[in-house]
Amino acid sequence: MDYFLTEEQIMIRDLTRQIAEDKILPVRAELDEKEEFPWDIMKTLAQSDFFGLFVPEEYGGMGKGCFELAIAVEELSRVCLGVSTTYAANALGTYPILLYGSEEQKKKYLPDIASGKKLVAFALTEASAGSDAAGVQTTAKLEGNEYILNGTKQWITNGGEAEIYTVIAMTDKSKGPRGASAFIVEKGTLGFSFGKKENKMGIRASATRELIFENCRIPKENIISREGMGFIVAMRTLDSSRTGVGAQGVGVAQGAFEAARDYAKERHQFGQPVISFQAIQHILADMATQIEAARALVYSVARYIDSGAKDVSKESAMAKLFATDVAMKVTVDAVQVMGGAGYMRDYPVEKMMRDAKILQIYEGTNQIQRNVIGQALIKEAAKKK
Ligand code: COS
Repeated sequence: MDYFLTEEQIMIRDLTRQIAEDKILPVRAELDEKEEFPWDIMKTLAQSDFFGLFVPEEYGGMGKGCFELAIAVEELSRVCLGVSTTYAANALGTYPILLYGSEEQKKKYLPDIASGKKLVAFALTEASAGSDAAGVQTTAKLEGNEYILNGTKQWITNGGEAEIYTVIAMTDKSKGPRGASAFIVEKGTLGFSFGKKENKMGIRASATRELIFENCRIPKENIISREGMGFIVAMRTLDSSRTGVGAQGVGVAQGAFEAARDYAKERHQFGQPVISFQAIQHILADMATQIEAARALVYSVARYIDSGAKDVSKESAMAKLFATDVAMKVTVDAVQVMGGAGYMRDYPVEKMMRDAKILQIYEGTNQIQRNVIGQALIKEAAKKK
């Protein structure tokens, strides 16, 4: 399918593909096995300016949008979802500053983010706040010129590796979602430490840790927007980044499809390649059709967001929901097409299947995406009355 990419977008796609195939493919199994954080690959991506892709030019970036980010994320995910998660989570952590940061905050943090000098992490989730994003227990109390943070964040991607953290904490618990605020916390701040690195089913190249705040004092100026805006900052951030998760789904599904298709050409049974059997062709046909539908939706929504559309909650939830359900189905089917070989660690698809599962869980489970879509449908219906 021709998505009429510009020359620049084709260049972004081709360069990411080349980096993925030259630098990531040879080490992806080892990164997975050893749970190793891909610093070398992050440096290569930084050298090629990929961290600045979606950062405005005035802050040292390339000034591109969600669409270009989706293209890059898709290509990385085609080869390794663990590496692409590290890269995509950096964008997730940056969006609060990009969307709601003050001019001073943008000037202070975005150039180092764009150059890849400093990695970012987004910290919302806690033991009692996952799907219930307003259930955050971490508190931020203003005392003089400082906020004092107390609480523990859980399952934070890039935790421990990132230098900059965008953190949601309650400034007034009695106000529910309207009592949440967003903050920038730098690694090395007194009272800010990390828990153990999680041992995960998939995306094992990415680092996931607890963030622990114990009377952690940060300057008052580190609040993003103003008190009470934290829930909106978090929701708008997720609205912008969920197409990236959709792009991850498209990429990992494409990688699994290619591996299964190529294997089916080589594998002989009953005296012929298994791809000549209709049973296999039908599975591959469904895989290819679902991937193309997912890609078309993700690209359309990314372009819609870049057009400056105001409320994109429904569309970005749809892109994330559809593309990541496709990713799970396609990676399971890829293992099935490859049979015993698919189940072995000598081939990449068992890793892709393990990796794909997280896409239906993080940045809002796919049940939450359906809730978001459902709420939007109700609002639309009310407006039409
Ligand atoms: N953009 C702007 N405002 C939004 C918004 C959005 N996308 N979503 C909600 N809001 C506003 C609502 O309009 C409401 O405002 P008012 O108080 O003025 O009415 C307020 O925020 C609270 O919204 P709501 O009542 O819908 O909040 P809920 O606690 O019911 O939460 C969901 C709704 C489920 C959508 C939210 O909790 C969610 O997205 N959860 C998943 C979070 C997630 O992705 N977690 C994964 C960890 S982060 S990687």
